[in-house]
Amino acid sequence: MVATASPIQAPPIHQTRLLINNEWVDASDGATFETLNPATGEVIARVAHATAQDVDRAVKAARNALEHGPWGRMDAPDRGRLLLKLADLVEAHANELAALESLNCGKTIRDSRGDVQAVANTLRYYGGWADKIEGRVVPTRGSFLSYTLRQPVGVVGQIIPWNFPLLMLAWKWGPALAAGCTVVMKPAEQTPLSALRMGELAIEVGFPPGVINLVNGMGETMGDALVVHPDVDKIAFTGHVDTAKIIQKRAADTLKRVTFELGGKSPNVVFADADLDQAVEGAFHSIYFHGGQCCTAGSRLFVEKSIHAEFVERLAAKARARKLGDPLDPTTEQGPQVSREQLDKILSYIQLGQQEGARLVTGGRTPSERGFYVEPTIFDNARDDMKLVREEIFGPVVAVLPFESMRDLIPRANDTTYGLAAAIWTKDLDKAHLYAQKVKAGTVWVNCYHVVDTCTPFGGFKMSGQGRENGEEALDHYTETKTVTIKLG
Ligand code: TXE
Repeated sequence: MVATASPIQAPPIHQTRLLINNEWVDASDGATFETLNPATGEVIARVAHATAQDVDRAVKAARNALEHGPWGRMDAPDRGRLLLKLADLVEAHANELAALESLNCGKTIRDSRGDVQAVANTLRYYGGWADKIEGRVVPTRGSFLSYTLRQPVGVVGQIIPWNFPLLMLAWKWGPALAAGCTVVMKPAEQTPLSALRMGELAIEVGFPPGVINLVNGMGETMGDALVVHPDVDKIAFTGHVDTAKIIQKRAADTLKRVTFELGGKSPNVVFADADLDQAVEGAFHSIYFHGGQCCTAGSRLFVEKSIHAEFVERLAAKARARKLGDPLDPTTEQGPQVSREQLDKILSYIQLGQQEGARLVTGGRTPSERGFYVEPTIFDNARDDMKLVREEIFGPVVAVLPFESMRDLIPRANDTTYGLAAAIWTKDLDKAHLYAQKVKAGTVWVNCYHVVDTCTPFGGFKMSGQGRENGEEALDHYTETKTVTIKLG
């Protein structure tokens, strides 16, 4: 059922232009595009669509800030202070930012509030790192003193998706700015509004001109202009695997550094010895959090045969009771999918799952003509070779796969081109440790799910990515190591 009450006011839209050199400007050709409210399909605002010329201006501003502006000369603790101040300002504007996020990307207001807090935590964490990015003194042969410096990689192009618009911005700004880089960011075309508001807050706390630039627009045109730009040193991208392949090829001519955070088809494994109340709750959360629009979604649910039937029934009962509705209504449990395109993609996978012979236990429909909603959906008796099980759906659709033992489970869990996350529910330490060691994934959860902290590295094995975000590891991707050797005596 789609609720219509909306007790939280939609926030005012402050900004719809491009941020270049701390100035808000229209696109050079005046072009704009629509950004929608996924709960209604209605237009919220028209946003400036950057041209390749605008991207070039943004890159020049970023280069100038790095080489000639106050940013390049700023002491590291002062860089850190700006990030800390921005974290404080984000908290001061938490309600407004959360409402804006829910309005534009459809996540429930409760989830958006969680994201805003995670944004502040991330900025604060990297603010603390700014003056702790240290080199080493290296004991070399001969009469030399050798030491390393870690210097900013340079001008960074950052391309982010629509599922966590604010949080992905923070994951990318935090380490880049702590390391002393300058940034040209392209928010997703579906969800530019919260990033633009963050641009205003960044100016307010005193980031100098050119350090943070925001260019909106479509990926294939202006995103590509950023990727091929000869004066961009690195691209950090979160999005689809196929887009990453294009970016890797397009970045090859300039041999840019690239880091990728991509999709997943994460195995979530429940053993019969688990605390079943917790495991049902966890499996539910793993797939339906943010309507399944989460790269770590537990979309392949392996359940030990002896508890399989009962487990599916309990999960289905919860799914049937889930309250879909307006994301700005605090009682809503699941908002709309982000766009018509995503809705259609999910519905086509639901149709495919039935054609492939999996059993549709519950869900599968879109409950409202208005907005981009999909019911929480469960397929049982899926097989490892079905497309339903192999391809990322990025919606509230889980495939349940019964298993017999750890021996048959591990190769099946790893039978995927992805490797972002994995989880296991058990009280048996042996099973938990064995699985954690054998499963090919960048993050493994034991008796929990979606626990992501800014302090711990995050990223994918195999086709789920390259490099790591968060933690100290992210800083490696925003610095170049320089060796200095001095002849002594
Ligand atoms: O992704 P894209 P889309 C997956 C998920 C989803 C699917 C499609 O399966 O259903 O991707 O989503 C920019 N050069 N994920 O189409 O296209 C684009 O403008 C440069 C998983 O939105 O990869 C946007 O800013 N940039 C993922 C960003 O890339 C380009 C989160 C992501 O868009 C470009 C989102 C190009 N040629 C989707 N083409 C995750 N890992 O969480 C597009 N872009």
